[in-house]
Amino acid sequence: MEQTLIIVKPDALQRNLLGEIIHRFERKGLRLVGLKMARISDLKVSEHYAHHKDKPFFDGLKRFMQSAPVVLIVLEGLECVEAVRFITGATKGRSADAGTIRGDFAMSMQANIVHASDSPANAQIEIKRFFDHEELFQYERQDKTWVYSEDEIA
Ligand code: 3AN
Repeated sequence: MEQTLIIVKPDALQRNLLGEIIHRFERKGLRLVGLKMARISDLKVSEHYAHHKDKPFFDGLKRFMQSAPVVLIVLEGLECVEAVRFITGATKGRSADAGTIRGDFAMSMQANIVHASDSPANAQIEIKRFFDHEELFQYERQDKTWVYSEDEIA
């Protein structure tokens, strides 16, 4: 099944929102397959935000992402990249839809609580960037047949 990478950003940890964020993903029916706390290295944060390297906010964004530890999460589920982006909400917190993580907890463009992969291809690249193979766990979930229909998980 499809996987996606979440980074719970320094502002979320400072604001004690980690449990709330994980709770939302768990309740949706997504499977946690990887979870760890880390300080992101300069190299990895530069790679991760390479698409913004020429933007005026790039250095500030890097400093922000390295200002405290982050929590890295890999989630799995049917079309989970899109499902998670719906839960995460728009980049700019103050105009993200109410009910989304950013809509409920963020006012900022930069301090917007979570990162979520934006496509299945990028998710694979990002997961490999932050997780070793043995840090990802495959296991049966008892609730699978209640979260999906038979044909969806065939
Ligand atoms: P998303 O995280 O919603 O996929 P991207 O990829 O455009 O959005 O931006 C990546 C991250 O860069 C954002 N989560 C945010 O922290 C930061 N960012 C994007 N645009 C700005 C901006 N104009 N000013 C400051 N930070 C920004």
